[in-house]
Amino acid sequence: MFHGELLDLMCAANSIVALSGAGVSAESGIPTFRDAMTGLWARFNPEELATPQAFAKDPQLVSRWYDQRRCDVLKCKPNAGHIALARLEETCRQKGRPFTLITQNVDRLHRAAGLQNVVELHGNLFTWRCIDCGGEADESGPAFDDHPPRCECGGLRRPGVVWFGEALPREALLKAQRASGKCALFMSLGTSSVVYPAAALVDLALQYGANVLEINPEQTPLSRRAHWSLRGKCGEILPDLIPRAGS
Ligand code: BV8
Ligand code: ZN
Repeated sequence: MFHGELLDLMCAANSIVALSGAGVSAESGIPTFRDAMTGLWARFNPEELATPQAFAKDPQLVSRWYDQRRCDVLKCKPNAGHIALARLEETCRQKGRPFTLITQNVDRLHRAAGLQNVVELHGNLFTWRCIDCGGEADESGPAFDDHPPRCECGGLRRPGVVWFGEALPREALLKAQRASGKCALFMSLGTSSVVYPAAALVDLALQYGANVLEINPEQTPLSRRAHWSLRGKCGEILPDLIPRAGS
């Protein structure tokens, strides 16, 4: 059961922001960023591999890792949590209330679930960009033959994700900050709340006086600051919570 106050607040919220992390995709079968790396990747730390330095040092290894993740994600489907968020977006649109889904995830499952307005803070696994001419192309086919794939200009192509130490896309970050700084409800969904600047968005919401809801099976640094911190899985809680809150 949910607290009546939370349901009333969700129902009345005149603007909602949801920040999603890898936990939202966990029930689609995608390991979270900090899940133990398995198989041939077990000996690597993702935070070391997800850097420009790693790509510069061993472009083939890093390209293989991202291509493997891209191909794995292509086999995955949005789960009930993604679908519930798409329903929330639709209901907010019908009521004329702003809803902004900001994601740290690079799997594009929110789009696959039908969400129209997704702010991708960390890029995605499907857009690959030439490091020489900047040419970009979406890749939704089978695994690459060459690692890294080559551009027509002969340059190496890299995954269109934001690596540690790289700036987030300016437009996306500004849009996320603007929405977070004027929302009535900020939902932190399936994120460990340790990666910045994404983890600082909730501070803008709190400064504005927003109510904060967190959904995560585990405690995070945000838990004690949230008005509600529900211990559980997004794929289970969201499909139950969102319809009860009038969506
Ligand atoms: C930046 C794309 C500055 C790649 C990712 C030193 C130098 C430079 C920067 C820094 C530094 N020290 C700190 C920083 C900042 C750094 C940072 O925050 N580091 C952390 C680790 C301390 N940030 C950066 O480097 C950012 N850039 O600061 O640039 C700058 C400015 C101007 C000019 C130049 C430079 C860039 C950050 C983006 C990095 N890229 N991803 C890739 O995917 O390979 S971040 C990566 O972590 C993923 O995108 C992931 O989404 C993100 C956050 O992790 P989570 O989503 O929270 O996933 P996680 O596994 O951690 O947690 C999952 C959670 O789900 C858990 O809590 C679990 O309990 C929960 N869960 C599990 N199952 C479920 C569930 N919840 C609900 N339901 C379930 N079923
Ligand atoms: Zn090129």
